[in-house]
Amino acid sequence: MKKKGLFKKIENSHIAFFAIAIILFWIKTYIAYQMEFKLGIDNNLQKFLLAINPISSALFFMGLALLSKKHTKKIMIAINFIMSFLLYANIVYYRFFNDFITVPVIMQAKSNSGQLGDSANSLMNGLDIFYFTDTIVLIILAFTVFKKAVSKNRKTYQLVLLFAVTVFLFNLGLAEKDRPQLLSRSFDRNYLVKYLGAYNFTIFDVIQNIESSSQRAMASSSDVSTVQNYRQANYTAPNPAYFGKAKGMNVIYVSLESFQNFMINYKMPDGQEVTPFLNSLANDGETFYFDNFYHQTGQGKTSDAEFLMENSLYPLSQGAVFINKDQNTYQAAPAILGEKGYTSAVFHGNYKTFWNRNVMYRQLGYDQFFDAEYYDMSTENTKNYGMKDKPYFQESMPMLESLKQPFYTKFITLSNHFPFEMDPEDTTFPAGDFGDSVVNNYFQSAHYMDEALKQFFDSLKKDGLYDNSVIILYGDHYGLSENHNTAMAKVLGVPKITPTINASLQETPLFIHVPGVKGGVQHQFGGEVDVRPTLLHLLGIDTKDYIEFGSDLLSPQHRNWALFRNGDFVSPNVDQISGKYYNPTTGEVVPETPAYKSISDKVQQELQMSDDVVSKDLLRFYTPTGFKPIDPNNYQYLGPKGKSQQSKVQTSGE
Ligand code: GP9
Ligand code: MN
Repeated sequence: MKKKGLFKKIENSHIAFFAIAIILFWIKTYIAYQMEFKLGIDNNLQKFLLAINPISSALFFMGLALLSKKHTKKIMIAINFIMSFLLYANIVYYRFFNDFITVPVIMQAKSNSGQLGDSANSLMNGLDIFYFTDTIVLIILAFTVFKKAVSKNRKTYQLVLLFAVTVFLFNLGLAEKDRPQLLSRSFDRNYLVKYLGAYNFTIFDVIQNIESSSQRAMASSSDVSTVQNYRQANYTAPNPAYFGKAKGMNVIYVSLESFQNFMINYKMPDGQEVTPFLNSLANDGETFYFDNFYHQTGQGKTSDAEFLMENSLYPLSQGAVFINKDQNTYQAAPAILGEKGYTSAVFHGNYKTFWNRNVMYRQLGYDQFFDAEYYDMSTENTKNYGMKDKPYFQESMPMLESLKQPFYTKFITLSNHFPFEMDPEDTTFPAGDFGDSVVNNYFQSAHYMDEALKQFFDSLKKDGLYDNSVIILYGDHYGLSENHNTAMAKVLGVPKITPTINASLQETPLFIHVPGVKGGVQHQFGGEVDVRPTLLHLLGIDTKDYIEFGSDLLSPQHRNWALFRNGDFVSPNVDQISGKYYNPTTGEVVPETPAYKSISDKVQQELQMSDDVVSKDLLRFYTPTGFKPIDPNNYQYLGPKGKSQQSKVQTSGE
């Protein structure tokens, strides 16, 4: 009789149901943190925070169901499902990007839809159902044990809310103690998740995004003068030995997909070089090869690299500029050179909507965009996101040759993209043997890309374009994320990947070939932001009046460091990683010196300035001397079957 009474009590207790929901969800989230994310937990307080951080949001959101008297369990299960789905989406996203989903990423998902499918599938597996087990258990319990449980009065929610807020404030207080200014200096999403949890991070992100759209509205023309002053003070004057040495020449950029610098001169165990062609450029003494050059991209990956190279501004700390700031005013390289009589074009074997390129290129002033529609996208020719590099370069040649000279062009390769799998007929090169299929594949796809590049250079030599074109090749961003560090330690022959080795893995090679100019290996430190002033100075265009943050790599005044989008930096004598200084040679933590602090401050200041320019759309208030603002409406990309392929087509105002 007594037993029956207890059962009856439980059966009616919505609070017991709620408590089970919270506990299961909490445990699941904690397991996900441990299994899926590498959050760099390095003390007991952080361990504790990681354990408690899911509680406040679980209480707050699932508790909402207590407001409904009739549908308490249904609503609680629905909220549990939505939160589980958010967690799982973050897990899949993290497996690929080593990062968390943000509002702008969700916006991007819309424009990239259907094309991320391939990669997403390879990142999910059957066992992932685990991340929904609590939802399933709750459904079963709701129909059995808790059949009759309903919320009786709304007071319960007030108590739960009070509890949630208390837990959150306690959590935040401890987090701020360990990491001061956590919320105000949120360069790194990993930190926010580590301290506040994946769900609170999403709430923070939503608030931040609302804030960011209001930033543009609030900005005024006076905001640009602070940036102008900073820029004037940090301008790097050109080197007279190189200034104008490429005047009037064509420009050919090649974005080397996911290509990291450790591959240059790398030999397989049998002695074979992975990238013999690129190695020949690195060693020929004719091409400038920068071996301390770093990518500075954020979540916008390839598109962030493009943005850096053409605007000499930093990408955003979250989301892609190409997506989120596609209506801004820019003074990009194609527009600057357009004024000087250059024709500009992009060649890319993927569809024009990917990364919102068809919108953003108009803003940058690109005359033409040869996208997938111009290529034979047959099954043999394509893999993953689009054209394989060999047919891509081959089919691009007649289009390139048809351009009016001088031209400014960009080729975006694709074959060396995650998960780096090749069709068997495309390679005879041995895969690596490092116990990680992604890393192993990387050697084959990089080798294939290298062969494609040789083929491209041979074609350029054959048609004579090689002799009057500056050719710039750059790795756009890393290809092998920290998730592959165990195998990477084997690749590099080191016991483990330390923070400084990890920083050096962010090196991407940069090559600049200028006909008639002697090159050679260059050891100065720099990043993607530095390429535009370097190129414009070679072309004889002084960048003094432009608002940009790069520093000419060939100038004797070149500053010798490169920052990362997360606020870290690298330089010959010191690296700053997650707030600590390291000796890059020994990998040891070193104390702060005034010199280190001064670079660190500059890094923060520069990212802040660049973020102001981009988020507040400040270039709309400033026109450099001699620059004629472009009208994006004068550019459109109608495809080979489109009405017109002339550049600068008037849109007749529809
Ligand atoms: C897609 C290509 C690859 O068009 O640029 O993009 P990524 O995933 O490297 O940013
Ligand atoms: Mn890329």
